[in-house]
Amino acid sequence: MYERMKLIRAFEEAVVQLYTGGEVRGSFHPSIGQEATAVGGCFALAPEDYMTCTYRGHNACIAKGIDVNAAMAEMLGKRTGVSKGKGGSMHWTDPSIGLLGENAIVGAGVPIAAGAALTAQLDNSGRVALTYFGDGAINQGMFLETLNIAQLWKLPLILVCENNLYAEMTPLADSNPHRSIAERACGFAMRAVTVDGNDVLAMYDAVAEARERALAGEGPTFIEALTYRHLGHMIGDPETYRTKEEVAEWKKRDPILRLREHLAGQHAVSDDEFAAIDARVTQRIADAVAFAKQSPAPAPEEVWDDVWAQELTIDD
Ligand SMILES: Cc1ncc(C[n+]2csc(CCOP(=O)(O)OP(=O)(O)O)c2C)c(N)n1
Ligand SMILES: [Mg+2]
Repeated sequence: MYERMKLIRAFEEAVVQLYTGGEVRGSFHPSIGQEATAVGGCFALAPEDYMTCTYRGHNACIAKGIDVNAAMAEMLGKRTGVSKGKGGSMHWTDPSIGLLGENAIVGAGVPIAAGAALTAQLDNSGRVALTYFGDGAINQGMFLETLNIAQLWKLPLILVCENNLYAEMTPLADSNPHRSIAERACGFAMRAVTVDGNDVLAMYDAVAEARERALAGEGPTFIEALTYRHLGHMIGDPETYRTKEEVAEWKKRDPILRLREHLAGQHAVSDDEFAAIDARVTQRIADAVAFAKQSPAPAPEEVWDDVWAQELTIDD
């Protein structure tokens, strides 16, 4: 878990540099600070379980086991990328690890995951679906409709809200009349829990329990995971909506440092062992960047490949 969280952090730190150097085009929404929600959650899933996540879902995709070479190549728009270099940061997809896609449309991954959960239920396949979404998704109509039908049909669905207190520049308190987000799920008679999302072990336990319930036919679980993004909404965000003190306060609760302290204290992991992990991660990311840079761009004629479109002809 520690190594995977470090891998996510190092991946995104490398992308920040590439982005600043003009090598990554389009949008990039870093998840730095939110590594525990992803790793705790995904480590409690089976490899074949389905997952959806948001445009900030690099944390979840790497936690679920995406190939970091192909992920880095996608960031640079290369043909070897997870979406053949045509999706970029917000559209990583890899069915081989159960990843049905990041999604740039707020809340849109939630009904897709419910559909996957329905498939699992009808096929009796022993799989579950987990969806990550932000606090900004909770007022979307399709989100609320999905909560209703998922509970009604007892779908094997795990809903994880990464509550990082802001939707772009809007504080949660300006959009949510409830005391917590979990409370809203209770309105659909759904089991709901609030978890410290910066505690990777608490996240693991919450998702493991939700998965057991789902497989036992007890239906969906809603997990509100309290966390925080260390960087702005996107690169270049002036961050006028929050104070430096608030950011500094949350950085003290950095999920990676917390796990490191736990491992050093409870399991006597030595500085040398941490250094060896860090060195492996640094090398892994250097290899991924080299792979991505050396990869070819997609050929212009490939632009229409993998695009679903119906040609309409109007005769009369
Ligand atoms: C349906 C829709 N409405 C608006 C947007 C513009 N938008 C992009 S990100 C975002 C904020 C989402 O915040 P949250 O769900 O809390 O996720 P976070 O960025 O904090 O991870 C908004 C409103 C969008 N992408 N999709
Ligand atoms: Mg948010």
